[in-house]
Amino acid sequence: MRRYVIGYPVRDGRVLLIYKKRGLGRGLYNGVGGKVEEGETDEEALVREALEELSIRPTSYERVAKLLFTDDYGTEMDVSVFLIEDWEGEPVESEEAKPEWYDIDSLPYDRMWEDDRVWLWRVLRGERLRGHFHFNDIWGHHEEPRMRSCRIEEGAPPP
Ligand code: 8OG
Repeated sequence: MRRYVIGYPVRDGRVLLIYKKRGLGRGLYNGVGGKVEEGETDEEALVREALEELSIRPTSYERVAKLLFTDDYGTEMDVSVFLIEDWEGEPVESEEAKPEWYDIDSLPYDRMWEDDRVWLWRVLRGERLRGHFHFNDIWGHHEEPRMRSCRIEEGAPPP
């Protein structure tokens, strides 16, 4: 199963989202992140992706959720979600990502993946959880991606 990471820099009740200019989820707001490469830990991938996408180096972060995304075409994605509490550098726009700060109470859920409105506010408020979200077609090869079912369990995510 392919491993991915997503990281949300948080400070003073706000979260830094990126407007994704390319790749999976293009045109949507998300955290920084992407695929975990061969031989890399999740934490190494998180730091690398934050540097590539926003030119910031996370120095303090915590894994807050583990999500499984599946679809009707056999896609299986194992996604570790991190809150990034501290970092070095100032966020800079890249070819892939445009950074924007949002109040955690007013996130642009209508321009985010459909599952995010189910779990993101909960982890931003300090909950820890695992989730499984099933879509029709995550990559949008045949149809627009739509969430078909979701299940959430509270508690610390497994490694
Ligand atoms: O390498 P690339 O940036 O294209 O990887 C896709 C990123 O999108 C990766 O960080 C995982 C993330 N992602 C999904 N599905 C979902 C989703 O439903 N919600 C959120 N928040 N992120 C997702 O692939």
